[in-house]
Amino acid sequence: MTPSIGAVVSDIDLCKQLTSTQCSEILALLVEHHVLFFENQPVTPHQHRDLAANFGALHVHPVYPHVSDVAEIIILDTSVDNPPDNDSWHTDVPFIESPPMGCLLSARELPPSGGDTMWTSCAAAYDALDDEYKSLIENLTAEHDIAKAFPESRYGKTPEAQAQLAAARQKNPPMIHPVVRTHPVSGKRGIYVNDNFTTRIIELGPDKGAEVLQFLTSHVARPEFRVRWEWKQYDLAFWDNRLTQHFAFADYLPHRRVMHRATILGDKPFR
Ligand SMILES: O=C(O)CCC(=O)C(=O)O
Ligand SMILES: [Fe+2]
Repeated sequence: MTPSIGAVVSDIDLCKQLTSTQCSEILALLVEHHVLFFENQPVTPHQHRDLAANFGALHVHPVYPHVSDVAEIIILDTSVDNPPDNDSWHTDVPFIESPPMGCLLSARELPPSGGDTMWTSCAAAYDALDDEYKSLIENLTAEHDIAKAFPESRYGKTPEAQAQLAAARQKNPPMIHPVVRTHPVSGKRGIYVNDNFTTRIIELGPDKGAEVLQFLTSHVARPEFRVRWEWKQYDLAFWDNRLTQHFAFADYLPHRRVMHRATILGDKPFR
């Protein structure tokens, strides 16, 4: 779709069990293009889970609600009663030791217009840095905190929600990862700090750390590194969560938008 990111994959039925050749082809395309779009794939939650499971073990989210009998499928059901809050750049679940390698997002119910999603290539963003900046951030590490993205004001409104959030925080203490990570398959390097979850850079003082974080998080969002997708019902996006970030437009209220997500675990980020 652009020189940096995005491809549309056609002539495949994701409701059927994939062959191992198809899985390897999809993975190769994912590594090359960072985010893949498959149109008209009306997967059921069980099919969605089984599809994602071809690519690795699945994560069960500690806060988001899930489909009633499929714990691995998150429901993102946003409306006036539950306003969208993914309109900031982030990678998913960086607060665990081995964050997701990818996510599969299915559009279930869409507003009449709006509700697009953007992805950005953190590899293209890294490549565009000058050598001096690359060496400045080379050996830095940063902290990622679930509490920053899931604040109590939003996710702890009832006593039950508060207890669930407290348990999620306790089970997921702040996690430290390299600021620049290397993709385990392509060997490409990319920026691995984001607006939603990253709280501080460990090796820098608060002022310099905040300045570097601010620079990197706005740099990854530059228009030339991104692609934007206008959803149709049953479109399915598969992104490589290791070297991308995404941003979901929150421009469709008072309409409702429902998405389902499967989250595939990956490996521990390394320099
Ligand atoms: O709703 C979307 O388009 C994306 C939401 C999001 O951030 C996610 O599914 O991880
Ligand atoms: Fe996300």
